[in-house]
Amino acid sequence: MLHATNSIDPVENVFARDVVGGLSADVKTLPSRWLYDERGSALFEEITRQDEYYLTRAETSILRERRRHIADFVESGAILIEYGAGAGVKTELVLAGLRNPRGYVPIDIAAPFLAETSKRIASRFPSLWVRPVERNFLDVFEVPFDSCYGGRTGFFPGSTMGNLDAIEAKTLLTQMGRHLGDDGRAIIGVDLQKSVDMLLRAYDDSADVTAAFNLNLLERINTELGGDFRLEQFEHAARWNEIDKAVEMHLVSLCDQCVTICGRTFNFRTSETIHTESSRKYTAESFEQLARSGGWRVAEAWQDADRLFGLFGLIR
Ligand code: AVI
Repeated sequence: MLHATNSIDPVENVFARDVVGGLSADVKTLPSRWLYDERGSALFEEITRQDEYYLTRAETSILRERRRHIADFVESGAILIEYGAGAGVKTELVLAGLRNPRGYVPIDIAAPFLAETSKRIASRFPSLWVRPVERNFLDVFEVPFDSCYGGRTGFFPGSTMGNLDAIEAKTLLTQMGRHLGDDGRAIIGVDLQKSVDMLLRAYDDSADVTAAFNLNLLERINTELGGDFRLEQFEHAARWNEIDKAVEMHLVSLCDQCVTICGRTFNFRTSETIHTESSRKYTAESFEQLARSGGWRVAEAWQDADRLFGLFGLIR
């Protein structure tokens, strides 16, 4: 979408507001949700197919191997509520393993994904009551259950929990508790702590797909906000933050330069970075602590054979 630079008001336009605010701070940062325009989403799908990005393969293997345990945990006749449904590939695996699932409520901000996923799931599971909800799962909203009765289970796979800061994660867990009720259950996938070398390779693959994904954010600012970032003057970097136990993505300025966006000028020193994403990595203990902060307890913990990824079954 092309706009005349002057027509974009950072007060009205949320993307512009986040960009101007984030680049005006002493430590420059941009919220990771803006990585996912159409090209960003396609690049993320490509990342999940890279050899170094073990997360998707490991989580999928748990869903396959632990199919029975997951079905026992969810119980018969459940309604599955998926937070940030996306393409819903893992959902099909879970639904196929459940006993007599009654409903599916995918929640996603991306309308095209939501419509396509709902249609595909409804045609594969014709008796399922499917009600898509087009919302950012971090907003406060209600979930429809009008004509569908059954135990409710939240599903939040893919380690997206790791992209949330502590306050966002707690807010989401609390909202899930409200949606799912006192008898509700939740299945959440998170990446586990491991060698820093392996983690950094997952976020800086040899085919440079992650680099393209990160740099695409600057391209998006140029296209949508009339920015004049010169992409060749920035470089992708993945860094380990030992305090937060997180892999961080940064865009590193390769020279002293200034960039204009929405009529404002931002100065960059050589080596100064824009922090674009944190991917937090957990242990069973640190995840349990997080779950408790949002009113949940860990009842089940499943891992892949190489213990790379964790899928946790939560109860209230
Ligand atoms: C979506 N999310 C869980 C991915 C992750 O691993 O944090 C996003 C990603 N960023 C770089 N590679 C993948």
